[in-house]
Amino acid sequence: MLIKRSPNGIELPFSSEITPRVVFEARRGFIKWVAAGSIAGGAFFEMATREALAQTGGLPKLAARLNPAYSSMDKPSAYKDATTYNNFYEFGTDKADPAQNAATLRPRPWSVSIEGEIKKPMTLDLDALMKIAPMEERIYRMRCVEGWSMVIPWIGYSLSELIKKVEPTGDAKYIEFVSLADKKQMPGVGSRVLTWPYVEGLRIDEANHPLALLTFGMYGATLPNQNGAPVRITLPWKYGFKSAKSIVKIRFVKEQPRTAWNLVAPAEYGFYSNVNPNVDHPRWSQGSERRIGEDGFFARKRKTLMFNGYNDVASLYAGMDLKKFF
Ligand SMILES: Nc1nc2c(c(=O)[nH]1)N[C@H]1C(S)=C(S)[C@@H](COP(=O)(O)O)O[C@H]1N2
Ligand SMILES: [Mo]
Repeated sequence: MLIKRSPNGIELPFSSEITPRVVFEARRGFIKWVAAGSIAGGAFFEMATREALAQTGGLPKLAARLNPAYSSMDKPSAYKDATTYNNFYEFGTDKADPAQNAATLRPRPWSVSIEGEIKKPMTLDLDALMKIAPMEERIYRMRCVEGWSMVIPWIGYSLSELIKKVEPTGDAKYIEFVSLADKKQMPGVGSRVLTWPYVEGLRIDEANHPLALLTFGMYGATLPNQNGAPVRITLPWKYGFKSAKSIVKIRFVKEQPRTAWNLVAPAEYGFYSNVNPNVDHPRWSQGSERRIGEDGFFARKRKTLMFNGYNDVASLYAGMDLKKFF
């Protein structure tokens, strides 16, 4: 078999030698391998994403080692879908708006201010922020509160690495993510759909869960503007709106923050917003979802899983009534 090096250094077979059937069989076989922690599992995941890798165009490549333990076996969404069907209200409310309007965002130079209840407040420029921990690739299922889902190979490192570095005080109970709100770069800022800046938040133990990924890239390259360049958070067990894009500030706070969607419709968007098929949105069911890319006439809906299938996080909510704390 011909072997070629992938952008992140994992050896790959050429795609011309992989028939869909082989890929399918390999996928089933690999579940065992990955469960056993085999690094070969990484090569397989790479196989599944390399077609998309070829499409990232002009964006700089971003090297990362795949973390199979935190990667979904589902087929990654097409790069085209992940970059043209977006929610990023700073660039408009239509799914096609961010791809069309986000070219005005300047993701460099960029810096992130880290402040609040920490012993070491700091402002880090993007390069310094990117060096805090080794980059990992993780294939996460993402579930939007609106009822659709995608599977995206993200690149970043666990937010816990940054949290460790700034040394939270005992008063740091919550963490707040603040997105850029610059009218000059973002035509949607000023519209009355949301209050600006877009703010999201987590309880500190949720923020420290290794699945919470401080994200700088996807599909082997840096983030496209419409996906939240140059840095966003990715929280695969929560509805998509919790994953704030284009972050400029991370604040450690004592009280539970008021977040963007919770402010406009508190009865519909709770602070926790864990993916939960047993708690419907007041206006629609959350029991199933449409996987983008599978939307043909005969495509069946998929069942939505508790915590979007990331049961690892369940212990964070032990003893909590998740209907009350939705
Ligand atoms: N700043 C900001 N972050 C945001 C949003 C937004 O409008 N503004 N939309 C959220 C929603 S509703 C979703 S589903 C995801 C979409 O991320 P993606 O476009 O990378 O798939 O981003 C989230 N992060
Ligand atoms: Mo969403």
